[in-house]
Amino acid sequence: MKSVIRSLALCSLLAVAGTAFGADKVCKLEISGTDQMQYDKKELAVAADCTQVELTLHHTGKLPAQAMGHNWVLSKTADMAGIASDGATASVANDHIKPGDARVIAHTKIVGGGQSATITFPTSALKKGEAYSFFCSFPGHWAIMKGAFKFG
Ligand SMILES: [Cu+2]
Repeated sequence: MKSVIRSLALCSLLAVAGTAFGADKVCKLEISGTDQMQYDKKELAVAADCTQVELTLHHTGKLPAQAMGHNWVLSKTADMAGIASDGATASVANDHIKPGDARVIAHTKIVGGGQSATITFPTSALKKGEAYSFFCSFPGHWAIMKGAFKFG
């Protein structure tokens, strides 16, 4: 009898955990950067019911990170120019992001040709109706390598 009660208790614990995991929705995004300093997408969208975003950046070129490095940075569109400007003087070791830059919502490391990087971040930092952009903060790239990030 005791073991029946114990397994019932275990079942309800598992059921609670199952509900919590069920509510978590990870939405996957992929984007590529090239040796021609281009992303292959001008827009990325995440539905409002996604709780986490898993983004993978591929560098499909051949040039090394020092010459044609790319990263993927997400911020409010209004913060993009400031982050890129500060990032240009931050080193490649800092992924061309000013250390501790609170305007950055998420970013990958800098990758070179043939490499890729994956990050996961929560959508709790995003608000519906806010204008977000993604861009590459490697010096000089953000003027071309950028796009709209839609949430909601
Ligand atoms: Cu770049």
